[in-house]
Amino acid sequence: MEWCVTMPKIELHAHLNGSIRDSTLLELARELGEKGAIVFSDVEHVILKHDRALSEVFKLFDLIHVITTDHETVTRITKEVIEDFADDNVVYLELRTTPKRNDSKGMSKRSYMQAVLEGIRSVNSVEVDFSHKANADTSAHSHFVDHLCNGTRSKKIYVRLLLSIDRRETAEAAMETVELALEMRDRGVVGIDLSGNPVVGEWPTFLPALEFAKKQGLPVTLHCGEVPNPDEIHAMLDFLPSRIGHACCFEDEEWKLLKNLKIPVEICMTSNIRTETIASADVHHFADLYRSNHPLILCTDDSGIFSTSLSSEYALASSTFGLGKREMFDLAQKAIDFIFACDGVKRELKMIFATALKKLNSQH
Ligand code: 6MZ
Repeated sequence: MEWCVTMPKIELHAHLNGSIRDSTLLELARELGEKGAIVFSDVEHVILKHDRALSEVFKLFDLIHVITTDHETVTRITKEVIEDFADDNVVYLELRTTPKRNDSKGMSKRSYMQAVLEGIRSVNSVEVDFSHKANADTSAHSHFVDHLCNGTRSKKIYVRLLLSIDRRETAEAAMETVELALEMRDRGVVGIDLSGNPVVGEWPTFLPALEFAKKQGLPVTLHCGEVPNPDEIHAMLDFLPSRIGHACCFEDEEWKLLKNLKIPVEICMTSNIRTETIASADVHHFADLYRSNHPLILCTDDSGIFSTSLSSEYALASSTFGLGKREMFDLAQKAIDFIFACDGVKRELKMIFATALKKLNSQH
């Protein structure tokens, strides 16, 4: 585990409101309780419970959204979540969040995202790169920090954003999110995600907005096959998304299709096990995809809700499937190929991993 922490890592599937620290959530809930907006004793045990079925997770998100959806809190949680990932030696983070409208707080989807940007700007424990300057001096290798060291030197994290469409949204709301994402491309937004309760909403509702995103060159990732729904899985694969998340409930035919299409899969082992979408780690589809050399990325999904970290996900995969340090490092490094940020960032990440590898080799 210690080694997994020291290794540089890339996080491509993390939901902002699922990655909040328990301590922050409890503090905010207590404050709302004092104001009489919620009954704290009713929600405390809900926040602290860690094993919950998938349907219960979405009830918890409704509660979290009541607690967090105002500008100041969105800024705070964004800052903390980035600092936590940086602490875990994540060097590139694609953070996804659903832009929310909340009339009672004077919040629009745009102002929600401004609060997120404010959170990114207010990070101070680590240097943040959140929108790449073309032709930036990539020879400035010196400030790329040594990512296999124990933290005395300053750190840098690349942060990019994906805007999520919630499956409860209408076709119009989905389109509004895509338009906002396009407007924010020069402010770190690199793609679109479709997420939310998988038993809610219909694929055709989101398709026009997702097609539009694709046409505009905005990469799309889809939560796909989190519950059994072969028709939807087929339709999603036909759409040719740039990546998919989960892929838990695929049948033979869908695996075949996915492997032929070589669509990278964001794997969230702890999330899948905690929500009982997958019975246990040893039967997780990571093993089959890894053995078939299918593109995959280990991710946290909701590190706050499932009490995990990216290092823990690597440690879990390593201990369950007997993968050594070199295999773990290669897996982490391969994720570079699947990020949505530009080639300049990919080149810089390759340098970071090359430096880390040299250090690793010199230690053995
Ligand atoms: C599907 C999920 C999810 O966007 O408010 N979300 N959607 N499956 C999952 N697996 C457990 N985990 C999180 O973050 C919270 C939102 O992310 C989606 C849900 O829509 C949830 O409301 P944001 O920052």
